[in-house]
Amino acid sequence: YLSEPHTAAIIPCPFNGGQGRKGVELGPNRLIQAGLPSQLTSLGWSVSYDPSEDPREAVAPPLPEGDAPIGRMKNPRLVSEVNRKLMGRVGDAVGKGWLPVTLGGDHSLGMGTVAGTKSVHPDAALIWVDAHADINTPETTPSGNLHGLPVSFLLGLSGTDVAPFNSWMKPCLRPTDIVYIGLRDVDEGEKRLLRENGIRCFTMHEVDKYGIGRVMEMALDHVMGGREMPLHLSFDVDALDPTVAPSTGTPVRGGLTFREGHYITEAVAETGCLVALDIMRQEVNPSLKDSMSADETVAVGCSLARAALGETLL
Ligand code: Z70
Ligand code: MN
Ligand code: MN
Ligand code: MN
Repeated sequence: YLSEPHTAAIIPCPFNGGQGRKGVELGPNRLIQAGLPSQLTSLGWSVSYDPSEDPREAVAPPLPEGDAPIGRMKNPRLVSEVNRKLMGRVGDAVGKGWLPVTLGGDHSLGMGTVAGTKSVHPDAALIWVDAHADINTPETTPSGNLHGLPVSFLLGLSGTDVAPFNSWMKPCLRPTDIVYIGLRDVDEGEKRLLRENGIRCFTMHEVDKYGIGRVMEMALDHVMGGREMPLHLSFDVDALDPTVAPSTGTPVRGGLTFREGHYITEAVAETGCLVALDIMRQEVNPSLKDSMSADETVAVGCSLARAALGETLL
């Protein structure tokens, strides 16, 4: 699916409008400062990244009206507009045979990235690595934070056909296209939606039970059936244990180890089918006290991206 020479298009998305905490918008720039573009070049990729472009423009579109909540949804117009643009950017890159590497930012951005991939590859499979299911609907969301909703919009679940999203966002994901890995903090409403839609989930319980090797085998079998099929990996860094990625906002204990996280990205690279990658929500608290945590988390984000793009241990 990728054109020769293989080109990775880095899309920094310093966005925090899908949730209430500040800091998550600082992640992308930190990954770039840490040298991600040149690291990917060293792996043999041709890298498309324009350092002179200000990524903040893409995530702060002018909004004609204010951005009052719609129902429970907070910042709906902002989140919608940013994702509409991101869908275009990701779709353009995938359409050229490039591999978009979207650096978040909060995970509401998954709406735009997956919709972009699906606009080119309607049959694409999706692996969503996360402590959370991000499948609340506008009706079930306990918080109104749109980073908890992207999957329900992609699936077109009941309640998601709402303005301003329905002007551009069409359901593009079938329940059999997606598999989750790493879940451990799922709301009651989300558990019902996962059950009703028959969505395959490998929670931390299954990671413990089968080991990450078996889990990846089963996950890939489920969404790709062993066949050649375009694959989108959306990796929320909070899937990792807080001891590994301490800087991700609200830490949820009992997550993936460093190796389990990297095994996922390595196994994805081995399929040769990856067409789009998201590395989301490393949160950077600018205070000096937390700078070590932020550095560690950013380094893990970089090494996950490298592993997904084919870095091997030997
Ligand atoms: C909760 C909600 C959430 C983080 C996603 C939490 C969502 N399910 N939290 N990512 N860190 O508000 O929808
Ligand atoms: Mn090739
Ligand atoms: Mn998430
Ligand atoms: Mn999460």
